[in-house]
Amino acid sequence: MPPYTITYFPVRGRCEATRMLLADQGQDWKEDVVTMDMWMKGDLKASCLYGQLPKFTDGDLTLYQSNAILRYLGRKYGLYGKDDREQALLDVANDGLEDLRRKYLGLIYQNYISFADYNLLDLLLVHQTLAPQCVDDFPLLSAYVARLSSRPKLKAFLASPQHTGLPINGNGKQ
Ligand code: GTS
Repeated sequence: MPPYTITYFPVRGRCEATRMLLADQGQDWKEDVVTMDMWMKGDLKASCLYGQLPKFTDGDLTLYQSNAILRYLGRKYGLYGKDDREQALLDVANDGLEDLRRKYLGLIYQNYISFADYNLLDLLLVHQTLAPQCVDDFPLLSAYVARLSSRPKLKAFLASPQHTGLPINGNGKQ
């Protein structure tokens, strides 16, 4: 039996760096996979510190927080610098990565829109006006146009005379 167990959802998510570290250091581990159905029952969540996964065990030691798990394994396998100074610099780098991960998670899971999206949508709609099939062969772009254009307030604006009543350029094309 490997000494380590990773308890997590069936995704790479916040555990893949731990898995990569263990694999690269020649270690085995057990995966305790938690489906959403299991999680929604609530008892595992209630048992977790902070009510979240991942949970990591090394024998009788139980850890939560993905970066604490990485730091623990970093210390254990000599991957945490050679002195306080290097350790501090590694902490700076890892905290920066956490900031980046949070931004990435916001992009994936939240309703993310930026001013550049309006600019891109405008250009794509102009292209579709001039050549209606031009994005049909690009499923991601087509889905992007459909998704943004269906935002309720934007949809109402795009259907309004304020938008449809104006030519796209000085050549009169509408
Ligand atoms: N700071 C924690 C860490 O780094 O471990 C965050 C853990 C976290 O956000 N866990 C999420 C969770 O348990 C899953 S994931 O975002 O890592 O995929 N969500 C379920 C819940 O009920 O909060």
